[in-house]
Amino acid sequence: MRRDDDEPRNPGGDGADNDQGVAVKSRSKTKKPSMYRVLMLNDDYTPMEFVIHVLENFFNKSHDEATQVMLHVHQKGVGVCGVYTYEIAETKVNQTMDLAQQNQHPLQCTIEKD
Ligand code: TYC
Repeated sequence: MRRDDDEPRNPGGDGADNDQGVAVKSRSKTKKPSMYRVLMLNDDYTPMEFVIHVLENFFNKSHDEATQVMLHVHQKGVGVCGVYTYEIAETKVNQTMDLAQQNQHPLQCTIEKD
Protein backbone atom coordinates (compact mmCIF):
# COMPACT_ATOMS: atom_id res chain seq x y z
CA MET A 1 0.00 0.00 0.00
CA ARG A 2 1.17 3.49 -0.87
CA ARG A 3 2.28 5.79 1.90
CA ASP A 4 0.75 9.31 2.06
CA ASP A 5 3.16 11.84 0.64
CA ASP A 6 2.03 14.61 3.00
CA GLU A 7 2.97 12.54 6.04
CA PRO A 8 6.61 13.26 6.63
CA ARG A 9 8.55 10.14 7.48
CA ASN A 10 10.91 9.99 10.37
CA PRO A 11 14.07 8.79 8.68
CA GLY A 12 16.42 9.36 11.61
CA GLY A 13 13.92 7.80 13.99
CA ASP A 14 15.02 10.30 16.60
CA GLY A 15 11.62 10.57 18.32
CA ALA A 16 8.64 12.34 16.68
CA ASP A 17 4.85 12.53 16.59
CA ASN A 18 2.71 9.65 15.41
CA ASP A 19 -0.48 10.34 13.39
CA GLN A 20 -2.43 11.24 16.54
CA GLY A 21 0.08 13.86 17.59
CA VAL A 22 1.42 11.65 20.36
CA ALA A 23 5.14 11.74 20.90
CA VAL A 24 6.73 8.34 20.31
CA LYS A 25 10.27 7.20 20.68
CA SER A 26 11.85 5.05 17.98
CA ARG A 27 15.33 3.72 17.48
CA SER A 28 17.45 5.06 14.61
CA LYS A 29 17.78 2.51 11.81
CA THR A 30 21.00 4.01 10.49
CA LYS A 31 24.19 2.13 11.38
CA LYS A 32 27.74 3.14 10.68
CA PRO A 33 29.40 0.53 8.46
CA SER A 34 32.32 -1.45 9.90
CA MET A 35 35.64 -0.13 8.61
CA TYR A 36 38.65 -2.15 7.45
CA ARG A 37 42.34 -1.31 7.22
CA VAL A 38 44.24 -2.23 4.08
CA LEU A 39 47.74 -3.30 5.14
CA MET A 40 50.75 -3.54 2.86
CA LEU A 41 53.54 -5.99 3.63
CA ASN A 42 57.23 -5.55 2.95
CA ASP A 43 59.21 -7.92 0.74
CA ASP A 44 62.77 -7.90 -0.61
CA TYR A 45 61.96 -7.70 -4.34
CA THR A 46 59.15 -5.26 -5.19
CA PRO A 47 60.76 -2.00 -6.39
CA MET A 48 60.15 1.04 -4.18
CA GLU A 49 58.88 3.02 -7.19
CA PHE A 50 56.25 0.36 -7.89
CA VAL A 51 54.92 0.57 -4.32
CA ILE A 52 54.78 4.38 -4.58
CA HIS A 53 52.89 4.06 -7.88
CA VAL A 54 50.32 1.73 -6.26
CA LEU A 55 49.82 4.06 -3.29
CA GLU A 56 49.36 7.09 -5.57
CA ASN A 57 47.02 5.41 -8.03
CA PHE A 58 44.90 3.03 -5.92
CA PHE A 59 45.05 4.70 -2.51
CA ASN A 60 44.91 8.35 -3.65
CA LYS A 61 48.11 9.39 -1.87
CA SER A 62 50.24 12.36 -2.89
CA HIS A 63 53.78 11.49 -4.00
CA ASP A 64 55.14 12.57 -0.59
CA GLU A 65 52.52 10.58 1.37
CA ALA A 66 53.09 7.53 -0.82
CA THR A 67 56.85 7.77 -0.28
CA GLN A 68 56.37 8.01 3.51
CA VAL A 69 54.03 4.98 3.63
CA MET A 70 56.36 2.94 1.38
CA LEU A 71 59.40 3.77 3.57
CA HIS A 72 57.42 2.93 6.73
CA VAL A 73 56.53 -0.50 5.28
CA HIS A 74 60.12 -1.01 4.07
CA GLN A 75 61.48 -0.28 7.57
CA LYS A 76 58.78 -1.75 9.86
CA GLY A 77 57.51 -4.64 7.72
CA VAL A 78 53.86 -3.55 7.51
CA GLY A 79 51.88 -0.32 7.14
CA VAL A 80 48.38 1.04 6.63
CA CYS A 81 47.44 2.17 3.10
CA GLY A 82 43.96 3.38 4.13
CA VAL A 83 40.71 2.56 5.96
CA TYR A 84 37.56 1.75 3.96
CA THR A 85 34.28 -0.14 3.99
CA TYR A 86 34.79 -3.85 3.23
CA GLU A 87 33.92 -3.78 -0.49
CA ILE A 88 36.18 -0.81 -1.19
CA ALA A 89 39.04 -2.32 0.83
CA GLU A 90 38.64 -5.60 -1.09
CA THR A 91 38.66 -3.79 -4.45
CA LYS A 92 41.87 -1.92 -3.59
CA VAL A 93 43.59 -5.13 -2.44
CA ASN A 94 42.56 -6.85 -5.70
CA GLN A 95 43.75 -3.93 -7.86
CA THR A 96 47.11 -3.91 -6.03
CA MET A 97 47.66 -7.67 -6.18
CA ASP A 98 46.56 -7.89 -9.86
CA LEU A 99 48.97 -5.15 -10.94
CA ALA A 100 51.78 -6.67 -8.86
CA GLN A 101 51.17 -10.10 -10.40
CA GLN A 102 51.11 -8.65 -13.95
CA ASN A 103 54.52 -7.11 -13.22
CA GLN A 104 55.80 -10.26 -11.47
CA HIS A 105 56.31 -8.53 -8.13
CA PRO A 106 55.55 -10.45 -4.91
CA LEU A 107 53.85 -7.45 -3.22
CA GLN A 108 51.17 -8.52 -0.71
CA CYS A 109 48.24 -6.62 0.80
CA THR A 110 45.75 -7.77 3.45
CA ILE A 111 42.57 -6.49 5.09
CA GLU A 112 41.95 -6.30 8.84
CA LYS A 113 39.02 -4.95 10.80
CA ASP A 114 39.67 -1.40 12.07
N1 TYC B 1 61.67 -3.63 0.44
C1 TYC B 1 61.49 -3.26 -0.96
C2 TYC B 1 62.84 -2.92 -1.57
O1 TYC B 1 63.80 -2.72 -0.85
C3 TYC B 1 60.55 -2.08 -1.11
C4 TYC B 1 59.18 -2.35 -0.64
C5 TYC B 1 58.51 -1.43 0.16
C6 TYC B 1 58.52 -3.52 -1.00
C7 TYC B 1 57.22 -1.67 0.60
C8 TYC B 1 57.22 -3.78 -0.58
O2 TYC B 1 55.28 -3.08 0.64
C9 TYC B 1 56.58 -2.85 0.23
N2 TYC B 1 62.89 -2.82 -2.89
